Amino acid sequence: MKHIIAATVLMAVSSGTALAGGTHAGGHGDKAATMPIGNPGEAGKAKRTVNISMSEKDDGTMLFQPAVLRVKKGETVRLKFVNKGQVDHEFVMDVHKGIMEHKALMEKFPEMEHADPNSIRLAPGARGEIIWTFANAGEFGFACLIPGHYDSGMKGDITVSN
Ligand SMILES: [Cu+2]
Repeated sequence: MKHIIAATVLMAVSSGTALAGGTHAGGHGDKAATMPIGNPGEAGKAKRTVNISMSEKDDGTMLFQPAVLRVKKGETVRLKFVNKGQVDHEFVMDVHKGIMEHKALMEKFPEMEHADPNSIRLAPGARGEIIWTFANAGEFGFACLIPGHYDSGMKGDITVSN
């Protein structure tokens, strides 16, 4: 029951973000297409692969490497992830405001798991990928929103240039 409530709240937050971004295309049920950061891409259009690792250090720091991504507006990129750490990690990309709203939600509902196309969760040692088309220029962010991880350093920036 808790999961259902969390999912409903998350959908409300996400659609609110999309509306605020002014890119709502009017298509319900296709939330990804309305995100300011872009939409799932076609594998055949991905000309570039970016490898991103997730890990923890002995001092408790958690990090993404690299923590800065630079892409071009309209570019489709294959983001390949590997969790080199000892605990689960996730990657969520969005506008900064969306990340902070999502972070607060995850702190309220720590058991929440989601399968949004702009996110991926990996167990220790696991690999995965997201093929994404960055539709709009601007400053975006990514983060691991498992409670405590963002504050331990798991965040990064995505600059989409014209
Ligand atoms: Cu994490």
